Amino acid sequence: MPFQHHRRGAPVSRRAVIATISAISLLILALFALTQHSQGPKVSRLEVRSEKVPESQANAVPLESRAATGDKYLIGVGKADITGPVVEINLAGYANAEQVGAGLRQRIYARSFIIGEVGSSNRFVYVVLDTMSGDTAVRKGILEGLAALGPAYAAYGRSNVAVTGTHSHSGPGGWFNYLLPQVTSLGFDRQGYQAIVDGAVLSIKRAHESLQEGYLDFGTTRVDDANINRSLYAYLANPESERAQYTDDVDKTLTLLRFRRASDLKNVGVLTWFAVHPTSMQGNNTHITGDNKGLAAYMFEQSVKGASHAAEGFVAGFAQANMGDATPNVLGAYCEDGSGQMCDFMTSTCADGKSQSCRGRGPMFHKLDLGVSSCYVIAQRQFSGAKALYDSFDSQSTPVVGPTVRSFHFYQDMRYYQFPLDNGTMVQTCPAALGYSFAAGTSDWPGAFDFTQGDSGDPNNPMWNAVRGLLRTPSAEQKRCQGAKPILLDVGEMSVPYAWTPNIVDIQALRVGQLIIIVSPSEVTTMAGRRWRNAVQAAAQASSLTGSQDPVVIVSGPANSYSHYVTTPEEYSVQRYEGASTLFGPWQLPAYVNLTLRGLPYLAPTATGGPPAGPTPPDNRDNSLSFITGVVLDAAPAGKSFGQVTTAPRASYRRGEVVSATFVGANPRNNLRLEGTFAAVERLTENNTWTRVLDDEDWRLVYSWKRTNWVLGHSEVTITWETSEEEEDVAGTYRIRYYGDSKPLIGRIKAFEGVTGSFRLS
Ligand SMILES: *[C@@H]1O[C@H](CO)[C@@H](O)[C@H](O)[C@H]1NC(C)=O
Ligand SMILES: *[C@@H]1O[C@H](CO)[C@@H](O)[C@H](O)[C@H]1NC(C)=O
Ligand SMILES: *[C@@H]1O[C@H](CO)[C@@H](O)[C@H](O)[C@H]1NC(C)=O
Ligand SMILES: *[C@@H]1O[C@H](CO)[C@@H](O)[C@H](O)[C@H]1NC(C)=O
Ligand SMILES: CC(=O)N[C@H]1CO[C@H](CO)[C@@H](O)[C@@H]1O
Repeated sequence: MPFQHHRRGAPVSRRAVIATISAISLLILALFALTQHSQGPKVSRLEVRSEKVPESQANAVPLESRAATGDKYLIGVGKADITGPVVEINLAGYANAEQVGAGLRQRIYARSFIIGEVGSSNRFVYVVLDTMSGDTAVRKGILEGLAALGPAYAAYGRSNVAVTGTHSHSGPGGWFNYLLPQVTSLGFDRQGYQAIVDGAVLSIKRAHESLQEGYLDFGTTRVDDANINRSLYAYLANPESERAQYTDDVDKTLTLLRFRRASDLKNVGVLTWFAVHPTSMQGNNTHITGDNKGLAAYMFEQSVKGASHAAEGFVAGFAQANMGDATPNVLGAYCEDGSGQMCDFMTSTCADGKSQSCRGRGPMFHKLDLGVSSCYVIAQRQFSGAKALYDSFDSQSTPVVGPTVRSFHFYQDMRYYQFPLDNGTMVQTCPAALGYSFAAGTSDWPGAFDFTQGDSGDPNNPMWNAVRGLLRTPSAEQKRCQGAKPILLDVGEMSVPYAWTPNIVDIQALRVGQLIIIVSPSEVTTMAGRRWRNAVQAAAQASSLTGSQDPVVIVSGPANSYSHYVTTPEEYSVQRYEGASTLFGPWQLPAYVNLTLRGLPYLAPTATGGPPAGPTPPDNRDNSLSFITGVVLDAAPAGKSFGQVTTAPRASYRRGEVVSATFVGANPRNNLRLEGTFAAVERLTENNTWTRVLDDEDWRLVYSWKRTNWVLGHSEVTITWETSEEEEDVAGTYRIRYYGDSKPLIGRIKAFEGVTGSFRLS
């Protein structure tokens, strides 16, 4: 097994479960495919629609000039660091057990946006985490943290706090409430969990403390080249008449909501939605980043620093929309087997019949994940679209009008929820289950076993059969309920040693003025998102929910309780990765729509209170398994001291070169240095003092940590600075500083610093 030696013999959090431990170890080998994604279909087989039908999405906004501002709201924004352990923890997203953290490229953040009615306590909080998803444990922790802040925070609770993830695939894992996504991280990691919860609470606190009267306006733009459909074969299963209503097979629309304070009309932040998987950093990346969304947010925040239109503390949230089948690997998926062929359109396999060598290509696929990489380019494309839109707002945007701010939330048990389809036929959802194609992963990073997309249920890897034998055999009722899905993992019927995935999901929506935000627990495919938005839009219109304004509906997630995917029933019937990961059966999307509509009346101006809370989901924080060991010891090699420079930078560099320095290091898990930094670049200024110019937030400064002796506890830290030929890095004299913390075998963790000699950049 490819796991790190230092993880051996970890403390298991209480209870026997011994029998299950061996089963779980085997599953660790097997289960990965977790959050992977997609498959890039072949261009050549694309049936490109030529109709120039406008993308008649529910959120399309007329772009006529509006000089008038809308209504006044209470607005607040806040940002805080949520960077958990950057080494020795599996990264969340690809469920690739071998993808273990070895450093940090960019810190990750919680960005919170509060919108409230003036003169009432009606508010909501939209939290954007640079994480794989929202989560039941994380959300619970955040709500507890807010309650602990005292009565001033009584306005925030279960109903009006939306905890969304950008779906980044390059943050630390280990914070999930349910067993399945814990598998590759070897269980629950309290340290990383707490970093996310504390940072999220701090960001909400900062947003709350900045609450003031202001305006909201919004607009949309097309971002053409940042996403394509990775599961076009499934998309094409949707009715032709429906597809004909859209020009694209993924949503190309970026929506931007601007927050502008009334006092001086400066902007305090923006919140954007655009559908693209943050899978630009690949499944073999070992450095923490916020992937393309986190980087786009950073680019936006940097771009308005010091600008007259932007307030200090400006926060840019790049949130996620219906990206279930939207990949950033825009050049398509190719077989990296020397053939130069694209992967099979239907199954995303290559000549050997397996998915292993099928890889989606980002715009800079030929380059490693250095500074200007595929991730950088996809971030830049989102940022540029958003920035151009933002810049156009003073002459044209749509004001948010109508003073109403509302939200609703309830828990829904998806096991056999019965409801009528539009034509009156009664259908039901099912206990959670994952199909065979789940194990295949996607062309963004294939699964470890060679199941193929669209698998009929016949495994072609005997290992899976062995593993499957350890699992519960689905009940006859479950098999019937799941329809076209051949069940690989009957997770919803398994609760030993504790629940594997949610059966109880969060149903939530938020509303301000004419804007309605659906907060989905699952990753939503393109067409599923369109249907969900359209249904809510039509119902809101029919009930005059937003008065004289047309309702504008946004679908966002994955939030609150990570519940894998939701596809349309037609896409489900094809059973590619996304359909196989649609937990609750063929009718999950119509059920989500039905449940959202149930809550809709609570968004009316006259509504007080909310729907019944529903069944409480399990809280596994205290009974989760964990095989993650803590740091045992750090020591400096004989004759050396912590922070000592072992490889100094050269005396001079040209811009565009990579500066590098190595230090005697210690394990960064000793102190996460939240709101601080492990690495810094300092510049010698005119008055002969050193000023910090770059830190862990900066994309091009990279911190790497390596154990060099396990027994003696030696390690080294390398800090590299990918300098830029462009204007950003000015010529001058610089040095690199390293901040560390060491843990003796006995006694307290101690902070130390190391600094290089100076070098010239020209
Ligand atoms: C990661 O995998 C890609 C192939 O998808 C390869 O080109 C790249 O070199 C690998 N990166 C590292 C750091 O191994
Ligand atoms: C949703 O399903 C319930 C039954 O579970 C039904 O009573 C209700 O009418 C449905 N709502 C809509 C809008 O179809
Ligand atoms: C209602 O629609 C579903 C899904 O399209 C279909 O399976 C069912 O046969 C329809 N029922 C009727 C009575 O038309
Ligand atoms: C030195 O100069 C830098 C900028 O060039 C400035 O930020 C700093 O405040 C100055 N320090 C002193 C002591 O004047
Ligand atoms: C509209 C769009 O982006 N279509 C893309 C769907 O995906 C294929 C490849 O998977 C691209 O070739 C299309 O351009």
